[in-house]
Amino acid sequence: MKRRITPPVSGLHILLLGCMSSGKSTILNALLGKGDFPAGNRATTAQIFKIMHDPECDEPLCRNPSTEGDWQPLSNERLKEWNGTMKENVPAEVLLRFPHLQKKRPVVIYDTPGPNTSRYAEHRAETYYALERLPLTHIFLVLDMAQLHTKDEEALLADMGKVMKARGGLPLLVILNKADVIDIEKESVEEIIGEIRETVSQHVPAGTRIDILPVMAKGTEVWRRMIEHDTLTSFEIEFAQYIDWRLCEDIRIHALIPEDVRTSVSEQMEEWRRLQKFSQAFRSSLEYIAKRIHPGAELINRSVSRIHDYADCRRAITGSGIIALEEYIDALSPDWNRASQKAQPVMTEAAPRKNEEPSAGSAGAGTLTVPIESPTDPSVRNAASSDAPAAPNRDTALALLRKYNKDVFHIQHALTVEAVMRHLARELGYADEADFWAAAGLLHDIDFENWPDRHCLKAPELLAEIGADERLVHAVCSHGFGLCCDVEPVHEMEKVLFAVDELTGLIGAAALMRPSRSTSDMEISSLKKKFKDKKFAAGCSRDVIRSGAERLGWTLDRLLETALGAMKATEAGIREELSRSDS
Ligand SMILES: Nc1nc2c(ncn2[C@@H]2O[C@H](COP(=O)(O)OP(=O)(O)OP(=O)(O)O)[C@@H](O)[C@H]2O)c(=O)[nH]1
Ligand SMILES: [Mg+2]
Repeated sequence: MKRRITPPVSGLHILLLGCMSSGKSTILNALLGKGDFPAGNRATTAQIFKIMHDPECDEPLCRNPSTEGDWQPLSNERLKEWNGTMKENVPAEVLLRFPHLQKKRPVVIYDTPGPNTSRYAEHRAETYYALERLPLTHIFLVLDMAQLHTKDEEALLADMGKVMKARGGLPLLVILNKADVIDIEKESVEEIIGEIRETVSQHVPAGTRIDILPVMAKGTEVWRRMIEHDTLTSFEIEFAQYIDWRLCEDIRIHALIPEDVRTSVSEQMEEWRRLQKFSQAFRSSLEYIAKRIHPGAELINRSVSRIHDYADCRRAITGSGIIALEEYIDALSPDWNRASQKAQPVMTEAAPRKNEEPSAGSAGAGTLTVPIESPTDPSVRNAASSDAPAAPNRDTALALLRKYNKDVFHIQHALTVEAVMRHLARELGYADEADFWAAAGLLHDIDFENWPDRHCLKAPELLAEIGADERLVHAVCSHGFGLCCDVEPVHEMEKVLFAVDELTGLIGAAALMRPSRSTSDMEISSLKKKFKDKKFAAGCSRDVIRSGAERLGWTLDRLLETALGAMKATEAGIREELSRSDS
């Protein structure tokens, strides 16, 4: 299936973190109402899965970038087949719509392997990569109610706490999964939540908001599939038979969740309880009538039974904590400020890679690096201006450009945008960042020649080859905002890049029409005429150029003059470099 698909980039980025078999993948199945994500009672998820919720998505798809695969229909078999075969730190991608999330915005959830099994050191490395490197707005820590306070859980909490500190804090939701194992005649939900809160707060940075929500993920998955008449195994049918309504009450009352979520869940519980009671009473009367008076009542009775079963499932789903989880996600706001703060290296040992053994009893440690910055973080500008971002060595950057670009036109365009960006950095008061601005210009189209359908989406992977600073990655991606990705230009450099990319093409084309084949004698009036002439260089979008000027808060005239000036000033240097590389 070949088609242009732009997965969501901004919005919430949630990491599902938890020990092996705590139920991370089952939670996704519960949210989806289908069993598409491989789950099982042993180390199951073996790689990072990036699940992109797109409210507009009407056909669930999946893709394995490690094999350059196209998008394919989502299925449990396909994910099982890919699980563990992907390249290190290259997640398989799933694009879908979680049908019960109400808010119309993208949400990315990363499913990770349980990092605590000594048999699979690579699982741990994947999870630690996700924890330390991915752009996250929230962590959802999944704990297994059937196995609380284990050594593995303790080690994972300690490492998670270190990373949270290094990232400057991240909001945390603790999901207590498998709540169905609680025997409320012997245990108190309130006490369990209190203990967990105390344990977790010992590890996370002071002041971290800790929400705690018990859920029954497996039950919800099965009840939702029952409603859809999906085929269930005998185990699943049996599993879904029993639910303790008092437990559901206790979960709702004692969960540490926002009050409006609790109120909404209470109202829904009450509605389903009423329908359940009503249908039960109605069914009993019909049974009586059918037996004593009119056998035809049997038929109506069957329909009423269906309503009763439906109400039963819906009440159970609501009581299971998953509705609260969905409303909780809907109520979250991306907190990029915190998510994007620079991490400090706190874990000195390198994360063990494939075939390496982790040390016993520890969830392991990874090399902590700076997390990728947010698409919408307003602090980017401050961060960039107070602390000049690292530009890659130019030879290295050029070698990367040439590795993936053979077309002379593409090389020339890259060199032009590079030179213009360097020139404008100085002109606009960012002289200390000139190399960084230039690198963004040089590498902005790195993926276009080979992956035109994945322009700006493939780029982060290619830039990772030279260890590009995450701000560079963000800048490169943001130049395709609204065209091929939704990383928004926020820093002034990114807005300049967005504006001049298309415009340098137009100016270059106009220069070629001149006897001198140069910008050196081009008047601004001539450029304005070319800009207005829609037939001239029709491939250069005037709308994009106009929107670039708007983003910068410049008039169109100012943008045209600035870009033309920059091209005049840099043209000779670019010619010289091109002739050097030709010879
Ligand atoms: N009793 C009970 N079992 C559950 C629940 N949720 C999940 N399970 C079971 O727990 C086991 C592990 O579930 P997974 O979803 O594979 O767990 P995971 O955290 O993704 O595990 P890894 O991928 O190996 O890290 C499966 O057998 C599930 O059926 C629940 O709410 N209650
Ligand atoms: Mg899993």
